[in-house]
Amino acid sequence: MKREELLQRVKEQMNEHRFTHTLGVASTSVKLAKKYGADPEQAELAGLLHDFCKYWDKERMKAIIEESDQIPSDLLQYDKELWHAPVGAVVVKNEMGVSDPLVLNAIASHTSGRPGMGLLEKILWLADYIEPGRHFPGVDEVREIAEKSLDQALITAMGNTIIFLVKQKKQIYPLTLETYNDLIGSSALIREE
Ligand code: DGI
Ligand code: FE
Ligand code: FE
Repeated sequence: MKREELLQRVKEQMNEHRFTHTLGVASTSVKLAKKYGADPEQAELAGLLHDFCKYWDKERMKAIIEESDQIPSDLLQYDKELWHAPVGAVVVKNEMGVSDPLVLNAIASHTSGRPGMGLLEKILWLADYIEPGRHFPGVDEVREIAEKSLDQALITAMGNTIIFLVKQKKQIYPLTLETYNDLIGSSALIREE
């Protein structure tokens, strides 16, 4: 698919604000990829497609989760905000012809994360949090940390997200917590070396 057609398809799925966010995530992913040694093209593609299903109807997403053997069905018991990430990976594979597993994994885990995230997954997760259109308490601190350490920036950003959810008395998806624990664990090991 040509770049122009891809952008058009993405744009059709969302409002102007979300499309601007999407472009911000793509360019931030490219920057982080260059800095931390990932493939900028994969990073851009993941950024452009990560929120493809963000505004899809709940029932449409539910049907895809129920059909898929890739998506854990426990997701249906948690906030529907979490659904668009793994659903998006299935949809861009089937409808946009994306076959690169690294790109698909990054899209699938861009909301909850997952333990053992690879470089591209970490880059997309962080780019989604720090792209220039994001304005919330703590984001500038994470932008600064991201200049020095991808893992430390992720730990701070995920910690902020968990605190934000707790303050709102929202349920926390176990995978979100497992991801946070995994990052803390692996960075503690690095510190002790
Ligand atoms: O799609 P975006 O708004 O760009 O960002 P996102 O995909 O990272 O997050 C979408 C929403 O999901 C955001 O409001 C935070 C929320 N979220 C992330 N992890 C969890 C969660 N919501 C619940 N209830 N539980 C989680 O573990
Ligand atoms: Fe998202
Ligand atoms: Fe996003």
